[in-house]
Amino acid sequence: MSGALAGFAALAVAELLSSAVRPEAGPVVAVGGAAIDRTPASVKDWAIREFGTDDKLVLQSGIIAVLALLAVVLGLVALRHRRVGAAGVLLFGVIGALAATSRPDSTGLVDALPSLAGAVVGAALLYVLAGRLARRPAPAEASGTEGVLWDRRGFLVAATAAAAASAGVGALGRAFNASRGKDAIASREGIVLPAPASPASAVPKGARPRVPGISPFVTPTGDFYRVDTALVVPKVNADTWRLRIHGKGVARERTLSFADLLRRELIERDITLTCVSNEVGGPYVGNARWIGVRLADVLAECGVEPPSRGGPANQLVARSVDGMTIGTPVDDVMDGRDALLALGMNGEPLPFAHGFPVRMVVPGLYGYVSACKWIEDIELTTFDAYDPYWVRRDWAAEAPIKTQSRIDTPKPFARPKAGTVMVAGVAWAQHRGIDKVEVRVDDGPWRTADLAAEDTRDTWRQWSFPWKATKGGHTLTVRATDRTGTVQTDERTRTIPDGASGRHSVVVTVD
Ligand SMILES: Nc1nc2c(c(=O)[nH]1)N[C@H]1C(S)=C(S)[C@@H](COP(=O)(O)O)O[C@H]1N2
Ligand SMILES: [Mo]
Repeated sequence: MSGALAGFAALAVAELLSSAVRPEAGPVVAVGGAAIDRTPASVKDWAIREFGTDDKLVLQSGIIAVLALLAVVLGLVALRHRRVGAAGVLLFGVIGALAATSRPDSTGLVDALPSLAGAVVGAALLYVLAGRLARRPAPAEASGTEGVLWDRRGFLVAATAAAAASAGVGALGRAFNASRGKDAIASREGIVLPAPASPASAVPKGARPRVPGISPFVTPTGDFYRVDTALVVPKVNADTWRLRIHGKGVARERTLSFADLLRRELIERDITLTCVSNEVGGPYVGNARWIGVRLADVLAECGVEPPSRGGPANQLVARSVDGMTIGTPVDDVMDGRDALLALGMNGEPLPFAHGFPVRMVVPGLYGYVSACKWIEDIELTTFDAYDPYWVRRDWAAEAPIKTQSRIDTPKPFARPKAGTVMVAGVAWAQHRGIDKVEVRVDDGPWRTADLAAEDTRDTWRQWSFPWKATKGGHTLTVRATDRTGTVQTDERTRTIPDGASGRHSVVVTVD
């Protein structure tokens, strides 16, 4: 109990101090972030598969559970060796402090403060509580027997006081941390996105067939998948935000403010984003209407030439406020596609979780090589000179999105009635476009599905297939053909290093 209380007190004090320093400097977030950075790609993939968007909650709960266990162990140690138990708590503080100061977004030694101060308080508390538990020879006349006397009352008073104080301090820290970023929230609420000079073309009516169970053509922002390494969503104030553009072949370095971007010509485009960690049939793909400025124009104003026109830099490295680095081929960004510095998503300023105030979006490339959220720096360099975050973790340096298709309905193991069953879903091959989708029942022939109208070649396409379902178990499989004529391969690969390939199938039982 004394160990658990010491751990609780340490975390509470750390929480309060992290609200004064930065929420990211708290020990659980710092250790969690360090763990994410060191997690092998296969484990990260497993975590995303098993826990989905809850992976961060699972990680933090796991860290707290391990800490609680170790705190209890230290409490037991302290029963016999008070100093050793207290020193153990200090050691955890040092680990937390090292994690916090070594994070890429660390602002310096102050980041060590929450962990260290928390550990000092925790260690002192453990020392005091263990002292209350020390055995003292009992005066024989008082107890009537020989034996030991525990300072039970002293322990309970100290323990209760410590628990109450920790709860108060922790709650205060939580409240302060929750209210942080008020300026950022206010800056977001103050933004009125002007009408785009180049609006997106209206989504053709035929692009959204009315099939129950199919993914909506535009993914509602609240349902849009989220994949990032940030345990605390960065809250950036748009009024003080700046984007610096510099590096190889940048004749005119520039630093842009949010207002600078708003004054530029805004374009609005429908673009389907996909995560390289998306398994065949998986959920990490979404389509949104983005508003932003053309990244190629901004680069051209800085004097950047793509390598295909003799420029010296072939890699654009975007850095975020939380230390993420994402590398994109300069040729892709400047080849005429709608590569954006996006300010808006589905008619609103970007949500914080999706990169407010500004993120990149590049049609045709997986998010980890193109879609830097909370961007604050763009450096022109070469693929030889620099490996960004994911490339250092064995993912491919270049990763165009693979042609894929997904069955949204029927769901796996559904039990539809015999007769006509609508099989439907989405298919994507961003920036190439989808030309054909085919469905196969069991080992039968491939049959062409009804393809909904195309919005643009940067968006997914919906498809449906009226299946004359007969009783019994059946396997439905889908494959897409993109505009280069390439048929989606049947060859299954893992998501690492450059995205999963293979075909999605669903097993159903027709009643
Ligand atoms: N700063 C930052 N940007 C990031 C990431 C990240 O971890 N940190 N993840 C990338 C990945 S892997 C993907 S798939 C997209 C996902 O964008 P979304 O969360 O808005 O869907 O963001 C990209 N941008
Ligand atoms: Mo991703």
